Amino acid sequence: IMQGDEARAALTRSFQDIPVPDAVLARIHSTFGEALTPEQVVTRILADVRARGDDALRDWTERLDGARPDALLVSEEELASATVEPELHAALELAIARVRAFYERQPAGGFMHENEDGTLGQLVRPLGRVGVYVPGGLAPLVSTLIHTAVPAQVAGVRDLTVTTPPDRAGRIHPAILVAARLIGVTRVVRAGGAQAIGALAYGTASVPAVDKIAGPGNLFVVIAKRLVYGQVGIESLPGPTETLVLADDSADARFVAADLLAQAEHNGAEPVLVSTSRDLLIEVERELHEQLEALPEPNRSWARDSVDARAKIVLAGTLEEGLELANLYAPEHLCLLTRDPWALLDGVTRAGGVFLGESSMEALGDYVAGPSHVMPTGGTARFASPVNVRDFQNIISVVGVNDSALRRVGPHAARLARAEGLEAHARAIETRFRPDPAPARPL
Ligand code: HSO
Ligand code: ZN
Repeated sequence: IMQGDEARAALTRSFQDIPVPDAVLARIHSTFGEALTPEQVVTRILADVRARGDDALRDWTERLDGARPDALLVSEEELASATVEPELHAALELAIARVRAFYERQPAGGFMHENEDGTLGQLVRPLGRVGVYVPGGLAPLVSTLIHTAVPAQVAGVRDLTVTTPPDRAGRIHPAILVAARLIGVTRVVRAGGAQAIGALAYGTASVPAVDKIAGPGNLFVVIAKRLVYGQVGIESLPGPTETLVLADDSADARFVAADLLAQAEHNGAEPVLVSTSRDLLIEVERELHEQLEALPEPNRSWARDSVDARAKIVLAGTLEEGLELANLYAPEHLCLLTRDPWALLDGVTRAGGVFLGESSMEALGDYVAGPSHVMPTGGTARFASPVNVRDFQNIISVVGVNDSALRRVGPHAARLARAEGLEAHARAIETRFRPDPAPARPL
């Protein structure tokens, strides 16, 4: 149990210093026969996909995911014929509808300001082509497809490419195909990892280059997104998940433990508990281990790994101090399990999402609450936001100044231009308000 300065230090993060798990380094070594850094691996993969397109995409998928899909794109028939059991189908539909309804409420229009000076404004346009990365690996995250593609669609994007790693037989999970069909996704690519990001960024014969890539991924995906930024837009860099539960003595230890475990079962997750009650901390620790033992495999091993390697438990003097620590940590998820969670909301300044009270558990937000579960991780909530409609639009500034406004503000602009030593700028402005030149002599 940490407190005060020790807790402050433990909750201060640097995105650059996220440790690379030994297992990842070992896998790199066995795959490449040398000790490369993840950056070196990703740089190689991206360069190869850029140079060799589909062939490289197939080769890397075979080498890293153990499948060699002949058809990189899921065919129309495969997409049309995918099925899941009726209850799951209904749940997918409900999730899609609730996420859509939430984003339809997001104010996302432009504005035009007209006055005696003319018109100034912002046009808002949907992006042309968007790529959505859906993680596979331990679990096929169909909800992530919904929570990324639906806001893009609400923004008006028509061309959506989904990339997701296939299983060893080269198949994509049917729930992902059904969700893609229900949403109206145009293309599903059987590829994951850095190679998928490369394909989206540079384009291949099968995969058209996109304008922006969204969606969370593992370490390699996050590094790849950083490296291709500029070639394409990147919505943000969501990586391994984390949850900070802030609880007082009114919280139910069973719920606190359950929420921490729910996040812990994600690969690389960091569960953090901050409480003003030492009794609660002790009780949660007991509950956590009890509930952990009751989990089936492989979930128990996944969750235990996160708890053992990264869980943090902090005793705060007051809820204010707890909130200060939470803002410092800038968690992806901030869960408030206190007597009056709404009273704390004003003090929340850095988080991906805030979840208030016992009925608003983060796991509900992962699926059907409404806001996208793709939220800034790794402390990037200091400057980044959850996936939202704005991520899929660009803004075009509109300048329509009239003559009388030009006469008033133009001289100031010319003065600024000369202060910058830019004479041609000043003249471009001033030629417009010199007295009219003598009328041309008639022929
Ligand atoms: N909690 C994860 C998202 C997720 N959970 C998808 C279940 N499926 C990161 O926010
Ligand atoms: Zn989750």
